Amino acid sequence: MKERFYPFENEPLPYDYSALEPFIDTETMHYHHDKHLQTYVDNLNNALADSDELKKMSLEQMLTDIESLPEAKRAAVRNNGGGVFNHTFYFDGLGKDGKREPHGELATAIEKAFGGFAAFCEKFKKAALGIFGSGYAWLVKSGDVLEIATTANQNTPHVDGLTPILCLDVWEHAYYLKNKNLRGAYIDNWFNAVDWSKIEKRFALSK
Ligand code: MN3
Repeated sequence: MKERFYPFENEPLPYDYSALEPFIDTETMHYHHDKHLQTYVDNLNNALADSDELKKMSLEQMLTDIESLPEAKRAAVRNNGGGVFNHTFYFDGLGKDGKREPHGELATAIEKAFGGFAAFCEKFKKAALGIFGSGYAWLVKSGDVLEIATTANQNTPHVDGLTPILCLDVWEHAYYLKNKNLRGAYIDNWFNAVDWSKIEKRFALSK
């Protein structure tokens, strides 16, 4: 993703709100993007408004070097900066007519790390179901190796030196309107909304 700096904007979705139907519903996409993400954007901008130092840092720089930031700003960056990064990364990885399986080098790396795409999906779903409360499941690169990771709340993998490749938002606001309490049903639907051509591009850029 391109580098982003203060003041942050809630950029439009890269597809229509209804594009991911029937897997992710239009109403959820409106609330998720226009209300939830907007709040993170606004709160992040408010938190950085009085800090010339942080205004010069990109979003990913702040998230990676969070322990070096002024202590009074760390929680706001972790929660709201994380909220901005995680949501845009989540939305940008989805698409209407995308590839529904990885190909090429990413497919090879997934085969090597997990024993194939089906095995990856099974492990990823298990990890996402196992998150207690709100958080994210991630496909990340650790050095040259692909791994599955999870984070709580709006934490990001950057602080652990991991490079994010794909994320799944399992906060209830991501699925409650359509799936109610059934996180597993949401995850199954979400797999049908991932655009693997976009994920392949991220993987290629991560080298
Ligand atoms: Mn969310």
